[in-house]
Amino acid sequence: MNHWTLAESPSAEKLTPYDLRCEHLATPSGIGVPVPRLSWRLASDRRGDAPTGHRVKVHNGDVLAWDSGWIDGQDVSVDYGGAPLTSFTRYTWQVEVRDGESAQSWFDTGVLHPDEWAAAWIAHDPETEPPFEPPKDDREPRTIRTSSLPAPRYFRRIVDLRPATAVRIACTARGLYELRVNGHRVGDGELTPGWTDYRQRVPYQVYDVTDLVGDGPLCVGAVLADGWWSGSLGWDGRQQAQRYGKTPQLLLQLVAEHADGSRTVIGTDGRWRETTGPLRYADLLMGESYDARLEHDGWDLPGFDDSTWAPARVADTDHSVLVPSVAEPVRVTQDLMPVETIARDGRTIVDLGQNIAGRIRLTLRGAEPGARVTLRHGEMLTADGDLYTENLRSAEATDHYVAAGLPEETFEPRFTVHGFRYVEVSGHADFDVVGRAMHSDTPVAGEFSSSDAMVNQLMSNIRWSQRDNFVSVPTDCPQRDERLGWTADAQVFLPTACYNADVAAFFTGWLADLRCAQDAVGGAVPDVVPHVMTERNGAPGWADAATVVPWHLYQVYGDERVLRDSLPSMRRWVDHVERHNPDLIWRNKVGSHYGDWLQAGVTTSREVMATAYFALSADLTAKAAQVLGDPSYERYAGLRTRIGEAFVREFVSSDGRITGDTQTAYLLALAHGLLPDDLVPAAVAHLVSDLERRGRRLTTGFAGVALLGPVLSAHGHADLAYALLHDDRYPSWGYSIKRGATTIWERWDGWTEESGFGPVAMNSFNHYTLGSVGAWLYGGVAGLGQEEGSVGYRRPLIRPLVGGMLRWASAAYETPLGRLASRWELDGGMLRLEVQIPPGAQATVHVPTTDPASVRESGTPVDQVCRVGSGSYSFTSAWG
Ligand code: RAM
Repeated sequence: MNHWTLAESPSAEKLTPYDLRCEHLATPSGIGVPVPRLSWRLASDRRGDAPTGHRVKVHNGDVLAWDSGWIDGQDVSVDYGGAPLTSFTRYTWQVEVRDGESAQSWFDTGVLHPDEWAAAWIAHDPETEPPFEPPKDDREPRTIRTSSLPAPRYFRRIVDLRPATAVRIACTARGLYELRVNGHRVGDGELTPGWTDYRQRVPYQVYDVTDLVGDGPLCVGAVLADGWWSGSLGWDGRQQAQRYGKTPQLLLQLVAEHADGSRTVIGTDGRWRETTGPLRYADLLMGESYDARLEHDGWDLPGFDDSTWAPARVADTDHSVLVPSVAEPVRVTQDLMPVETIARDGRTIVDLGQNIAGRIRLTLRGAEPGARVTLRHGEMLTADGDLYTENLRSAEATDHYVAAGLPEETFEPRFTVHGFRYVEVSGHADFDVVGRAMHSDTPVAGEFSSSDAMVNQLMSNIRWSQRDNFVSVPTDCPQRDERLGWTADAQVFLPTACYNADVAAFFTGWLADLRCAQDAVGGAVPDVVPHVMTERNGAPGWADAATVVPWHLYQVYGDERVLRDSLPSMRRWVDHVERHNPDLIWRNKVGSHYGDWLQAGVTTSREVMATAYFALSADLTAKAAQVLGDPSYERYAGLRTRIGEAFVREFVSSDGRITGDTQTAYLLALAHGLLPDDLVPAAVAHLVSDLERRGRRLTTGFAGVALLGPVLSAHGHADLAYALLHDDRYPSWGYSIKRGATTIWERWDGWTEESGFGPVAMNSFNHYTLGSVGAWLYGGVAGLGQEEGSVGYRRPLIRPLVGGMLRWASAAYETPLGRLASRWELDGGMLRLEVQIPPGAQATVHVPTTDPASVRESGTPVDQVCRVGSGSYSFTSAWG
C-alpha cells in the first residue's frame, strides 16, 4: 500500500474540472466557516483552452442551497454564496465549466454556531486513583521510569437512539483519542485531534457513522492517551510532560437526524464510564506498552458489562477553544516490508530500507501467554551492526507487547510515533513486521526525476523527510525528544514542500497557531509553533516565518485570505524588530540568535543575516499590504528601502565585499536584492571565488542553503550550482547519500569518515531543512516556476537549466489551475523540451539552446523565448 504518489494527469477533450476542494481540502468533514471557498483544477488537451465561466450549485439533499448562476471569467474558485449553512449536514456541490464538463464533490459541515455545543469535557476522576507524578529528575535520560506513566483510559456510553437517517459524531480530546462505535474503529486519522496551541485552539473532527448504527442500542467508546497534551514533549521529555494539562479529556457530540427532520443531540457528560485496559501507557516519545492479557473483550459493544467501570468526571464545559480541523489528518500512507533481517544475540534487527515516521505492525505466531516482546527503534546501525539510539536522547522509542497466547496475534501501537529505519525485536522469534509510514496526509502535488540516480535519491530523501516531519505540525525531526515546529525550518523548506504536496490547508492551520502564539503586546514571534518553549522567541530567520510563510502561500495558491488573516501579525512582527533597532541594523532583541544554523566550518555574521531577514520581512509586509490595498504599504515599502540602505552602509564595502565574506552573506544579499545594481557583479564574483577557493564546496547552513541553486543560476553560474548538486565529498548532499541516507540529515557532519557519528546531543538523520534545495530542482533544473508578480501560476515561467551531468530532467506539478509539467532531454546535439500548461495560464517558455535560430515547436520555427497558452508543446533546439 502506498497512496503517496502523484496521480496521472487527467486527459480531457474539453475543459474538465477535477480535484474539487472545499477550503483547500478534498471532501472535508467538519467545515466550520460560514462562507467556505470551493475550488477545482482544470484539464484540457486542447491548445489555448481557457475557461470563460463557471457555475456552481450546492445541494443539501434534494434542496438547492445555492446556484451561483453563470459567473464569467477565468476563476477556478468561488466563495459559497447561498443560504446559511446548517451544522452537521452533507452538502454536495457541482461545478460546471462553460463549454466544458462538470464535476461533483461534497463537504460536511461541523459546528457552525458555538452555542450548538452540548458536550462536556470528561476525564478520569483522579479521586479513584493516586495522581500521576512525573519523575522529578530527568537529567539521566535512560532512567526514565516508563512504568510510572499513566495508563490510557477507555471510555464508553450506551445510547438508545430512535431510528435515524444519519448519525454524525464530532469528537476531540485534550490528548489523543481513538473513537469506536459498535465494535468498529471510526475514521482513518491517526494521532487525532492533532497538535495545536491547545490553550486557544483544540480542533475537532466530524465522522459520519450512519453505517455503523443498527436498530438496537448504540455503544460509543473512545480510548484516550496523553499525546502532546499531557505526555512527554520536546527535549525535556518527561519534564515537559503535562505541558497543557494533567490528564487527557474527551469531548464528543453525537447528532442523529430522524426521518421527520428532528435531531437528537447527545454529548459527553457524567454518565460516561471509564477505566484502564490493556494499554498500559502510551507516549509520543517513549512508546507504547500493551498487555493483551488485559483485553476487555467487547468493551465497545452494547452488551458489555461496565458495572466495574468508574463514572467519568466532568472537567469543564469550555467550548470557546473548539475549532474545526482545518487540515488533513495524519494517516498511514504506506506499508513497508523488511528488506533485511539481522539476527543478533537472541534479538532480531529488521531493516525497512527507508527511514520513516510511523510504527510497526507486529504479528506473532505461537507466543506463550505473557511472553514479553520489545520493539526498539533506531535510524542507524552502529559500526558493528547494532541498533544506534544515542541520537534519540531521552526518547525511548520503545514499544512493549505482552502476548495473550493466541496462535497468531497482532500488535500495532496507536498513540505513539517513532522516527526509524530499523526495528529491533526481542522476546519472541516467530514474527512478521510491517513498517507503517504515517504523516499529515497532504495530497501529493509534484514529482521530479532525472537521469542521475544520486539526484533522484536526493529528491526521494527530501520527500521522505517532508512526509516524516509533517506530522500534524511541521516538525524539525521525528525521532529524538524534540519534534517541535521550529519556525525557520518550516519557512526555509516551504517552497520545496509546496512543490511536493498541496500544503495549503496544512500551513493554514499552523499559521493560525503562529498568530495565536505571537506576543500580543510586543509582537515577537516564537521560535517554535505551537509555542511550547515560551522563553524562546524572536530569533532572526526563525520568527520571520510570520512574513515568509503567508507570502509564499499566497504566491503559490493565490488565496488572498492568508494575507488578510496574517497582515496584522506581519506588521506587528516588523514593528517589533524596528522598535528595538531604530538604526535598522538588527542587533537587539535577537532572542536565541541561531545564525546560519549548522553552517559548515564558517561563521556568517549574525548581524548581516538578521538585517537581511529584517529587510525581507519589511518587503513582504509591504507587498502583502499592497495586494490588500492596505494604506500601510507606503510605510513598509519605505522601511524596506531604508533597511537596504543601512545594510549597504554597515556591511558592504565599495568592492562589493560583505562583512564576514561567507557564502550565506552573499546569498542573502543577492537573493533579497539588498545590493545596489553596480555592486551585484562584484558580490557574485566574491561568492564564486569563495566556492572555487574551497574546491567548489558549500559552507551554508539553514539560512543560506536554499539560495545556492537559485542565486548561482540567476547570475550565470548554473555550472557551479550543478557542481554542488553532484558533489559527494564532505560537506554535500551527496556525501550523505553515498553513506546510504534515505532521508535528509540535520547536519552536514551527521556522520563523517573521520569522526563517525556527529555530536549525539543533536544529530537527527531526518531533518528536512538542508533539503530545501528541492525547490531548485523543480523550479531551476526542471524549470517550473512563475513570473515575478504572478500568483497561483497564472503566468508560469518554464525555464529549465540544462547542465551538470544530467541527460534529462522531468517535473510535473499540480498548480491551482491544473497540471504544469516540463521534461527536457539531450539527444546528440539536440535538446527536446516537452511542456504542459494548464488551462487559463499564459506561460513564457525559455527554450535552452546554443543557437536561438534552431528552436522549433512541433517542427515550426519559433522564438527561443515564446508565450504559449494551455496545452502540450514539443520544442526542439540545437545544443552544443
Ligand atoms: C534544533 C532544531 C531545529 C533548529 C533549532 C535551532 O534543535 O532541530 O532544526 O531550528 O535547533
